[in-house]
Amino acid sequence: MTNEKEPTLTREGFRDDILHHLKYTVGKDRHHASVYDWRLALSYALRDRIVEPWFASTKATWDNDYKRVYYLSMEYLIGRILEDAAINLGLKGLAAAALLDLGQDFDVIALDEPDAALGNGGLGRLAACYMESMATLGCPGYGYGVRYEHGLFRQRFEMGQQAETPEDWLSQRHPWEFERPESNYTVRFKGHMEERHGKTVWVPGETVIATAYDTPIVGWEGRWSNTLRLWGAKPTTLFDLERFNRGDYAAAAAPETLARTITRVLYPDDTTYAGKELRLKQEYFLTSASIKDILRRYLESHDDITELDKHIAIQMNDTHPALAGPELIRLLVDRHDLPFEQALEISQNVLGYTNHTLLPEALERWSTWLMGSVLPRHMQIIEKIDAAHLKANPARPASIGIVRNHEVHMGELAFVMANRVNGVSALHTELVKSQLFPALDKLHPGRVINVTNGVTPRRWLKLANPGLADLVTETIGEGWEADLDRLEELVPHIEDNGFREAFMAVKRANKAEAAHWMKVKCGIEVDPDAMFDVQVKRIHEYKRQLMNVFETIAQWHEIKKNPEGDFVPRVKIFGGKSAPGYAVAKEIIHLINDVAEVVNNDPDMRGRLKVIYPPNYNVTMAERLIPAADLSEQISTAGKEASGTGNMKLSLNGALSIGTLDGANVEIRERVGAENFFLFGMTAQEVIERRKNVNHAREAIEASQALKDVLQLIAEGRFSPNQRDRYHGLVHRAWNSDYFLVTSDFTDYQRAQAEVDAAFLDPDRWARMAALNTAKMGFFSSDRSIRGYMENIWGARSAL
Ligand code: F58
Repeated sequence: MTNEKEPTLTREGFRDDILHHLKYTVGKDRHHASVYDWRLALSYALRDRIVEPWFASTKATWDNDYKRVYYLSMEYLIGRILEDAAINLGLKGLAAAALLDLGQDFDVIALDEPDAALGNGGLGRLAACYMESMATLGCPGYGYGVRYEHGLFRQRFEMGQQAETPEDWLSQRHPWEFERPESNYTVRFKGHMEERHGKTVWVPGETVIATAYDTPIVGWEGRWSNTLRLWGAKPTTLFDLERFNRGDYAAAAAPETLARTITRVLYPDDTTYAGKELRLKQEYFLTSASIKDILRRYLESHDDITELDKHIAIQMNDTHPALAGPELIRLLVDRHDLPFEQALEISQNVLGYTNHTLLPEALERWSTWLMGSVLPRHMQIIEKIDAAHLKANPARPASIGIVRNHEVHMGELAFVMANRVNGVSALHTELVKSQLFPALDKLHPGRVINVTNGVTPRRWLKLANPGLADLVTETIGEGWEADLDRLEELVPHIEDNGFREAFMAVKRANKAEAAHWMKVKCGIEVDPDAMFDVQVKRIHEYKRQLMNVFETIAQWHEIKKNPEGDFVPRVKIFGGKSAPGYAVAKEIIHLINDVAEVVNNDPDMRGRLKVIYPPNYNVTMAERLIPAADLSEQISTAGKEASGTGNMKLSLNGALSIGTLDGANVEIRERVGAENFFLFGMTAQEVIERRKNVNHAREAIEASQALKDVLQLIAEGRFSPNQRDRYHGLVHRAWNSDYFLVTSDFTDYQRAQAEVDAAFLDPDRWARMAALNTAKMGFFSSDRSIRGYMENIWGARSAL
């Protein structure tokens, strides 16, 4: 077997590559090698194959002076790398065959890899999809991030409650990265400002060295490869011997302590902005090292710093790297002697800002005191930016200043510093304009634009669902992986019985596999012919897992009241983590597990209802569950979910959605057609109206016997028999506050769920709807999103 790209690479040749690395890189004899050793050897052999396109891409960018795009993100939720790289290189088959010759199984080896979990949820996963799409499209670029020692925590359930343990992906060798100790920058914190010879000088109080670790990101068919550069931290002084000798041991170790803490752990809070000093330091650490690296690279091949904006674009993934503006100005002014106004203009020309949330509690603000003490020079610059903006826009209302009420508002800072601000779905972008930044939008019409999110079809179809990917290829031919609009060509085939049967056979096989996995993982038997009803995402009140549990309880109650009745068998599958300090979300997790315990052990259910909640949802688990889903729960309170990307992955894999008019659901529904989407609930506008009625919850509950019963059952302790008052607080809040309007949308949700049941009872209808979902998802490829960024924000061109 030969690889198309490299006719010289044979099965035997690749086998030798693996053996070579096993012996000389891993240092193991093949007869004593563990799965881990084989995985390393295989990874190095694959990595070798990325190096050629990587070098070629880098060289082409230098030679042609292509515009470079820099993506700055505090999070990259990558997942496993090995299989993805093998698929993009077109080497998966060859690798599997070579391993077979060595008595090894590719799948077993791929499964050994830990997830790279340097992100919380959607925002971090989006960054990973975008890196892959930039490489696929040949967009010359770099991702910059932080090399956290511990990624997102591991979740366990103890007596139904979430417990967190540290994640330690770097405790093993990480074969995909290249350490670059020669690429390092000193990052400063604290200290004070001095005037020296008419110049403002920042005398730092603390310093740390940022040192680069590069991971090549290879695109589809290995045609282009970019770099993901993650910064690790090292102490500036290895060891302060003088202080140590004086007996001042703590002070002697201070630089090391700072270095260790800065990249120690990913902040696991995806809900509220916490205002912690360490977080600000992490954000500046990423930003400062990246901007310095960007300028260094630019000046290696250009003399004129004022031409910077013609050659680069920098994208800020939310406000977390929003210090990029002040940092770039600082370097242009303090190091390159540009006047402030010119530095400001150049910086604005290169920066773009993506907003991912409207939730007020998630918007970053830093007290001027903290900003001034951690970054005194930046605080001065931020004030100058604010003043310059006011001067240029004298009509600007005081309410939108960057610095106000003794706080720096990072959203406003990012908006003012960017030439383009984008929302992540059509609805979200409208709300960014009308609710989040109305005054700034008025001052800068046209600055806010929309780029609807997307997902990479290589990982989320080809890798996660090989059965469906093969069926697609058999039906419409090759090439859809990098041209997802071609899925539309499936539409005429949906009329064909044979195609529908094949489509549902793939789904059935995926469900059987997932059922087996659930048995092993959770010890619970589920019927692959039941409807797999899936809600996988971070646990948050606005995402309304609570409404799903209420509906589960209502269904259980129905079956109890009518044990001989006809019910469509369902497996309710939940997955997701809560921020460790988010008590209400943790209570929801507890309730799901408590309900699961009762439902799964109730003989009256006779398999008609099961609740499964496997712990530690991550990218790898998503790859398993999404292809097995029949129903996709996208049930957030309208106006709260910026976009969602799980919704796209599930539809792409042939799940039907039950959802509100929120985020990208709106666009998914437009594409699959209203008749193929189970819509329910209030619109964003109705949500605002509804809240004006202070009795909304009480009235909604009084109007629904089913909901009243659900709350009564929970309040009685039916799901917490050994602590009957466990959920009194939860029930009380449902009756009295219910900010996210679970109760107001509940009845309509039940109505939509009944429609889901009716559709599922007609397998042929369901098959058509499911296949149509796949066929209509072309738009949601992250390739389309990245093309949008390239054309409308970055002004970048493909090098391919
Ligand atoms: C998510 N945001 C949005 N934030 O909630 C989701 O609708 C959207 O599809 C996705 O971004 C991609 O645009 C999100 O995941 C975080 O996790 C932040 C982490 C850091 C602290 C604040 C939240």
